[in-house]
Amino acid sequence: MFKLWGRKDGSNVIKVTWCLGEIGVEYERIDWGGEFGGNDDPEYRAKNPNGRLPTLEEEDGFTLWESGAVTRYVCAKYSAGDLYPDDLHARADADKWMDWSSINFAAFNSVYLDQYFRVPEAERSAEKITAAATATVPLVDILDKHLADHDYLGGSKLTMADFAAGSLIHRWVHWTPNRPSHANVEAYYERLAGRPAYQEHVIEANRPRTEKIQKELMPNL
Ligand SMILES: N[C@@H](CCC(=O)N[C@@H](CS)C(=O)NCC(=O)O)C(=O)O
Repeated sequence: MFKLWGRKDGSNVIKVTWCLGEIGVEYERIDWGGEFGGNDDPEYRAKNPNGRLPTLEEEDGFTLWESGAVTRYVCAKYSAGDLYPDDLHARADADKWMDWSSINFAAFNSVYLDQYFRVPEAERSAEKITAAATATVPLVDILDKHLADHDYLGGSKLTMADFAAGSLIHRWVHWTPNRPSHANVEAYYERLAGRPAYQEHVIEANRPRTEKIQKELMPNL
């Protein structure tokens, strides 16, 4: 059985755990990083020199870091022709959404994490949160336009294309104060929220932070 190193509430870990949950493969997840620590452990650094999460470790000693690479690898290994499209155009399209999500769309998540959970309370800035949200709206517009005539980012069914953006949509929907409405993105989120693997690995894994933001932090911004 392979191992996945990483606490279950890290956004880059969630991308992979949701994907593995959809695949239904058995593996061992090791709580690591964040409050569990361990990132500077030399044995861990030998697996992942960045000291970040997640890291995949297979029984033959193969290790892989970078959540996008891990997602592509497990989709290709366990779900070729399904989550990992055979058709080159469809696969390139899925790669496009994964890269765009990690490089562009994910920026709001870093600001929200800093502002809601890392800076001292006295330094929490509603302006910084609003600025990050405002900068993200044109990207959500792109998703919304695409989702007007596609149920999922890769077309009519869930594919690798969805794991990066889809896992972050939960935070966009629930962590953004005064969020503008995007009907097609909201319908996409509801579609994802109907999937058991998404409920477990995205919604439940985020629940403590989402509840803290909605009950304690957002009302005081
Ligand atoms: N580009 C990397 C980013 C990895 C990353 O920064 N992961 C975060 C968690 S989502 C991390 O390791 N943070 C330190 C920690 O949680 O201890 C990837 O996608 O795997």
